Amino acid sequence: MNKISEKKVKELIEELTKLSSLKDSKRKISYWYSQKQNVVNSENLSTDLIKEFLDLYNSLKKKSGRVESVETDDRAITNVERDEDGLIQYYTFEIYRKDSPTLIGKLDRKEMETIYRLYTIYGANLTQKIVSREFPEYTFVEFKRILRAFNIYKANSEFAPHIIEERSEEELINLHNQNKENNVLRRIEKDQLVEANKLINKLAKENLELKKNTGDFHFIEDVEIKPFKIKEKYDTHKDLILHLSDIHVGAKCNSGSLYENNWNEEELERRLSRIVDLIEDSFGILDTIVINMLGDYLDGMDNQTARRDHFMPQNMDNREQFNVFIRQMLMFVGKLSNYCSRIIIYAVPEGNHGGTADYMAIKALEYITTKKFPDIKFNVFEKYYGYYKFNNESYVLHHGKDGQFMKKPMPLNLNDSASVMIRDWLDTEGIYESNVHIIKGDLHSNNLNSCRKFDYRNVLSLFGNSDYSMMNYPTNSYGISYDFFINGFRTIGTFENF
Ligand SMILES: [Mn+2]
Repeated sequence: MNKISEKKVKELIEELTKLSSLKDSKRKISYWYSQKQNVVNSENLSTDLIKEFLDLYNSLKKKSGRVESVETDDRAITNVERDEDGLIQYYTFEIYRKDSPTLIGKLDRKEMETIYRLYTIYGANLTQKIVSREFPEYTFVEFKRILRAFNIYKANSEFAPHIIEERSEEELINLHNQNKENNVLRRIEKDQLVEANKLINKLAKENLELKKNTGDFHFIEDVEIKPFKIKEKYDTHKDLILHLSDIHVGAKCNSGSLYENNWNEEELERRLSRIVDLIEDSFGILDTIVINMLGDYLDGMDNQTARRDHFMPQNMDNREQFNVFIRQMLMFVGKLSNYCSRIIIYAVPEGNHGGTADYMAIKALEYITTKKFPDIKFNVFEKYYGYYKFNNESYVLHHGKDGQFMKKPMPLNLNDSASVMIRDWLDTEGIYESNVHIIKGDLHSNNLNSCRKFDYRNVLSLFGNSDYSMMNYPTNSYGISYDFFINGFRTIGTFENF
């Protein structure tokens, strides 16, 4: 334990008070510095007494050293400690910092020489950062403050103050020439460091770019898929069109609903896998599988439909809906690929629930699927209706209600206004053939109306009943509707309750 008697401190205070009216000699400050350490470290003194001593000490110090004002809030006191012959031994500093303890320390002659020799233009002209590596006991920020406290700038001469004090002009010139060789070596070292840093930065950037491309989609790699056989031609003369509609990822039926429907990722995976099994059992190996994606892929952002005019129960947040949809669709497509020679996907841009989120999810799925399986043809329609031909039949896909403008959904049974709307569009597009199949989702129901020009089919929802559909429309089970072709002849059906 450090002890300095109260009496001794009072004597010191008296002496300091006298000194403050005199011009202090620089030699004495080191004595006062060690006394100050004793006072501050002693554990038996009153705080008032310590404070009185410190105030006097600091005012003495200001006189003997110099107080420098810098651009920041920091204040610093620097001083030199001399030996009996008056030669500088140490450079001491106290740097007051706003939010951290005072930085106190000293540099010996060698250290100060190093700083001047390496940092200044006339010296090696290295950066503060590189010079600071010679002083590992200080952080870079601390080192910068020390330079500032001693007013050491690039434009200073390369010699520390004690060298200038102690050497003649001629000696200094000789010294300068000797230093030069060393400086050249330092500079080479520095250039190597800069090159290494450049390389590190370049590699780090590349690393980041690569991570960006894989990071969020790492689960794609997790999807186990047998080698895609799409190049093989089975030639079975059998094709299948699946109408995959209203998946509503994230939808939840309230407890106490009319019919129970527990909808989550596990159940989605189970149903999609069962569809693959049923296809194998029913049709075996196929030439082509077409998947019509009919909208409401996601249940909707922020517990709302696309029009955002009412809330509904959900069990997944926005990101979860997206991730589950992508993950499960990749799994589904991967499994199907084992039972056919060719896969073509047609997708409407959105449903009235998913809205723009549907669009983004299906575009993401298109991008990832075609990256992973370059042989799959994936077409996302940009407009409400999408049209294509397959096996001499014409298909028109739409969800049944858009995300923004339609006041009422397209009906369950074809009425005059829906018929006019469809005929107008077919005429405008120049689709004059008969055998046009208008396929829609939205109502989670399976039914078929026909007229001479086209038939109008509502297809099942994979999700099945929502609270809304079970209370407003004839109740159908969850499932998937399909068109099956054998030797080009078409028959239609559904898989339900699997
Ligand atoms: Mn819908």
